This record gives sequence, C-alpha cells and structure tokens, in this order.
Amino acid sequence: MIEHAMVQTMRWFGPSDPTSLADIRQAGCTGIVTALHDIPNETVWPVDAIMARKALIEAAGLTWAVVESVPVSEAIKRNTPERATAIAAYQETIVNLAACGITIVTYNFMPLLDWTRTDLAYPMPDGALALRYEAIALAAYDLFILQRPGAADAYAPDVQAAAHARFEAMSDADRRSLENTIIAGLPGSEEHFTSADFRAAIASYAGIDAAALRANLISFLEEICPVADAHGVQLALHPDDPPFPLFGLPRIVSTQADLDLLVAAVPSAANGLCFCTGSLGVRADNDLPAMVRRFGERVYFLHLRNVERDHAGNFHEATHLGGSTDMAAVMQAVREISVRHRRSIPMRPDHGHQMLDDLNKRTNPGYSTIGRLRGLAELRGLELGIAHAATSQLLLRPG
Ligand code: DNO
Repeated sequence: MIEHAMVQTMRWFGPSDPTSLADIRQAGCTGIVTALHDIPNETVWPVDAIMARKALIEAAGLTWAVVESVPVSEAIKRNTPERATAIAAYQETIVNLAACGITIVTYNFMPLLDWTRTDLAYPMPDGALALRYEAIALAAYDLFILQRPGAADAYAPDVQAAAHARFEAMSDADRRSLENTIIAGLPGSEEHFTSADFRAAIASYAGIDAAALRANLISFLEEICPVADAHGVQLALHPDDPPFPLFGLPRIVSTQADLDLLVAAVPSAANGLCFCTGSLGVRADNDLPAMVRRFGERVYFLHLRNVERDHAGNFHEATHLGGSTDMAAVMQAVREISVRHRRSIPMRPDHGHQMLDDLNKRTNPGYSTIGRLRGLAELRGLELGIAHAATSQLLLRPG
C-alpha cells in the first residue's frame, strides 16, 4: 500500500451493464463510478433511488465513489426560459446526493453531443479494437449526410474534396453506421438524435458563440457551487472530447486557458475538474503534467487514458501507457499533488480496447471489461513504481 494512492474505480452503467460489480471488484477496484441513467435530465434524483443504487453497490463490497454524471440540460447550456427549473432540480439533486454521502459529481458543458468518435471498431495491429476519431469521416458526415447549412464554410477545399471522395466510397449501411456512431449517443451520453432533430438542435445554437456559452457555464457555476460548498460536494467538470468545436458549435473546456478562466471566474472550492488525459491529450498544445500541477487542488477525479494523435487531426485510443501522452510524466504529477495535498484522488482507467474474450461479447463501446482491466493494472503498477522510486530516492539521499 502506498500513502495517498489513487482510489481505483471503474465506471458501471447500472444493473444491465455487461460488466458486473463482481467483475469490477475482481479487477482490483474499491470504488464505482455511476449515475442514475434512467432519470431524465432536469428531474431531481430522489433520495430513495440514490440509496437503493448505493445499497446495490455496497452489497457487492464496493463504494459509490463518484457520480458520472449529473447531466447539465440544454436549457442551462443555452439559457432558455426553462433554465430556472433545471437549475433548481440540479441543486436539489446535489443536496440529495450529499445527504446520501456521495460527494463528487462529474458533469460536462459540451453543446448537444457528449464525447464523439467516428469509428468504434478500429483494428489495432494486435487484433484488439479501438475507438477512433477521423477528421475526414466527420467532415463527410457533416457535409454530405447531415448536410448542415453553412457546413461548407467550416472546411478547407482539400478537406471537402477528401470528404466527398469518402462519402462516395461509402455504402448506405456505412453511412447509417457513421451517423449512428456520431449522433445516436455513446455510452453515458444523455442526449441522442436523429438527423432531422440534430439539424434543428444545431440551429437552436444560432447566436450562441464561445463567449455566450462560457457566460452560461459561469452562471451555472455561480448558482450550483454555493449549494455544493454548503453540502461538501465537489463538482468535477469534464473537458471537451474532442477538445475543439464540432458542427459549428462552440467548445469552451479544451485548454489550460479555458480552465484558468473558469477557475478565476468562480473560485469556490466546489468548482473542480475531472482531469481527463484522453480528452485533453488530443491537443498537442496541452501540457498535461503541467496542467495537473497547475490545477492540483481542484483535480477531484481522474480519467486516465491515452490517445495516439496525428497531424491531420485524427486520433485513436491507444493502450493506457502507449500513445502520444507520456503517462509516466502525468502519473509523476499526480503523485506530487496527492502527496502535497494528502489526498487519494479517485481515478478510473478510462476506456480500453475491446480484446480477448470481449471481442465475442456484447460490450459498451470503450467500456469492455478486459481492456479496462489491462489499463487499470498498468496504471496502478505505474503509480506504485513511481511512489516506490520516490521513497528509495529519499532513503538514498545523503545526510
Ligand atoms: C466518455 C465520458 C464522458 C463523460 C461526460 C461527463 O467516455 O468520459 O461521457 O462521462 O462527458 O459528463
């Protein structure tokens, strides 16, 4: 055991998740990350429903460590007349969770779509399957399947030509599958669309630019943080995934500068981060170890995952220790903040390849058991190794 080690958790989508609570316990976790996914957005989570889910988790010898997510509704993101009711419901849910002893709450502020990929079964050289985002596939969808008004302005001529060629080469089934991957809602997304709905929903953002969306996030924080502070709840804002605008919609939680601004605007202790290395790591200009150190005290939850990115704006999910991010350097920074602030930060191995026996099973994309088990094993070994090396250096230091 190491002092202030991360709390190992896995995400669990509830009783119908093909990964069971027993699987998660055998993987070495002590904590569960989950949500009451059946409760529609803007509805208060009742104490008895929270307690029933908590009891289920505890009966399996685990604890409910983090809520991911209490979704922020479109009314709040767009600041529509229904916003006041949605805010009141959010506040009450926070109070109810605190009453049940659950005090870390993840959320995101991405317009319409949560995380986005274009391929859920991208073959790795070893036969495992990964999730991938390919810029040309997204452009092909936007320009020629969705046919979003104004989309052509968003892409350079060479990208448009490549996207057209891609569209022409796709069968109807390929086109439907690409559309489903993008808008039908990946696991954990609480919004899903058909193409007609999606076009209308995009149009509802007309006039909401990055500054307006940011102002809406800040007013959300101004109304939720005092309640969270009063009840000992830590809010953990998940970054944009991917960390750049899609479909002409603004994204405002993508860079260190974005995070600096939000922390400065609402300095309350409740205003914290879910530090997702997979999302932030898509941008080469995000220095992840430096960002972990910078936001140290406010990092309430860690999603550890690696992506392999290229210069054309594509990325796929690599193994947890492979990919473009130096995970050892990130872990070193995590150890530093954990020791400095004497905290055990909950982490989950975020996503994982579909591999081994899971290739023949129904799995939630990104959330198969074995790929996450591999990720967790590698990450906890890395943490132990770094902690051990720090202790031996201390012992060896002369004087
Ligand atoms: C994807 C997840 C996200 C995350 C939300 C947080 O795998 O990390 O769906 O849960 O953005 O609200």
